Amino acid sequence: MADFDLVIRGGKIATASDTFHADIGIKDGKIAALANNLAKGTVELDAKGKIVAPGGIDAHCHLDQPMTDGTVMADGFESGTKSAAFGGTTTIIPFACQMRGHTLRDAVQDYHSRSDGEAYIDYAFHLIVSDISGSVANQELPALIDDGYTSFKIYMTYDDLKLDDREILEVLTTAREHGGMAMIHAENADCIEWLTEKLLQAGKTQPQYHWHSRPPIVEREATHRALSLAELVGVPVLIVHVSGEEAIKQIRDAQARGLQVYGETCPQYLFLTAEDLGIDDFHGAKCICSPPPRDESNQEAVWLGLETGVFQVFSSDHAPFSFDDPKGKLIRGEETPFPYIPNGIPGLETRLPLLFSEGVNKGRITLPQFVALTATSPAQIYGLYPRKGTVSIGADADLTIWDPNKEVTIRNENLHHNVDYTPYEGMDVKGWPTTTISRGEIIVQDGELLVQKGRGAFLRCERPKPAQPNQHMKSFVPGVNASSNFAEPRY
Ligand code: DUC
Ligand code: ZN
Ligand code: ZN
Repeated sequence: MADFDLVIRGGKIATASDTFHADIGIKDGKIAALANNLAKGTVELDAKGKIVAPGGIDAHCHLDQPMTDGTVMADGFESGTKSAAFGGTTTIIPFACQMRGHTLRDAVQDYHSRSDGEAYIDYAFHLIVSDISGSVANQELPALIDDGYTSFKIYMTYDDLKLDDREILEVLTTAREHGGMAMIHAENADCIEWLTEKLLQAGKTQPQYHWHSRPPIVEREATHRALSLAELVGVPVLIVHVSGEEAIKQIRDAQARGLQVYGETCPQYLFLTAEDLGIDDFHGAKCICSPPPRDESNQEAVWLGLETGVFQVFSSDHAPFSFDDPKGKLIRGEETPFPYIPNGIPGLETRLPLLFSEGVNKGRITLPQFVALTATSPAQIYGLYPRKGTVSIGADADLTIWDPNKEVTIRNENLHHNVDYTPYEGMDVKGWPTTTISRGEIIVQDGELLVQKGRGAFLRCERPKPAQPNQHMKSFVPGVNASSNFAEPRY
């Protein structure tokens, strides 16, 4: 009998700290050995000339999320996780979104019923907290953190989701007291609403005016405010989908003062600009997301943030609305005014290849930085580490084998999501995942899907270690113990 179920031989293994050549022996879905000349496996994969990295963790994506405006997401868990797997991702964390007037438990139950039996890869849930009436902040949320739903998104904009500052303070206090990780969508709702009214009054309804309704100041102000609220409470927070220099400066400043502030960015802020919102007729709608893509100098600022450690997480923010679809970008027909065009672009499958090609292969970031941003740090920040996000003995054997020289022209017809476009159509990239392995099972190989839906498992998250405040994080909230958690190590 073979010693291992699967042996991956001769690849260059990449972790968040090292690269080295070794074989990987896998048994019962876990990494069981890392050494040269390992004994035989029942199945053998030759990875000479290839890179073996932890499977990607896409810690921010939206699948089958119920919407209040009549739009419908094109991807559920079946097509979304398939697409992710083809792009080298082995874990996703989408959002169980609380609808106003409902409990968080309702959202979690509903989301389980949407995902059960559908997924090809493993998944956890973030919560979206949109209504803190009743016992949501002081009873439901703590109980859900205990149950493995340890991270939650707070919106500062969108009428049906946003919390005001006072409500945000309540939720952040719960995060501090119960060890949850708060993620904040930082844009100033009143500024957006006011600018939108002015634009519509002036007849400026086309997709490109989406950018004008949300200029960088709107994001900068909200980022500053979110960080101030977190500082007041004394709690770590993560600012999601940061689009450029202005918000980056706020995050960098808070980090430099010793605050536990984390940052996430996404491919759209590296590879798209505001000009893409203005392309031929209505096609700019394909690139509408919030915050919007900026300009080339902001793209450079985002690259610098990735290189210098301002950002810990690189996610897709996959929000799948088809273009030629009355339940998607054309919800009000061919001339849908920009405020009604659903926000979001697809990106589960292209996230890793884009960053690998333009980041690693072009020498902007190292391979360990790539691994940290796309797998290890998200696993740490959201309480999945070390089960997920690294190559170490005892970890789940979630691995992606990369051909670093494979050249691909991105074409939507070759992707596996259900969206009818990709904003990266025609882009040439170098480096592509050729094999994706989830818990020791080869799920995608050379463009073939080898497994059935439903094998993906729900993951309960631990309390994230970074959610323990460090010694710089005092709380100004009366009654909140300012020193109880200070002994915990920082990442
Ligand atoms: N912005 C969000 O906040 N969520 C989904 C997509 C988007 O563009
Ligand atoms: Zn958001
Ligand atoms: Zn999002």
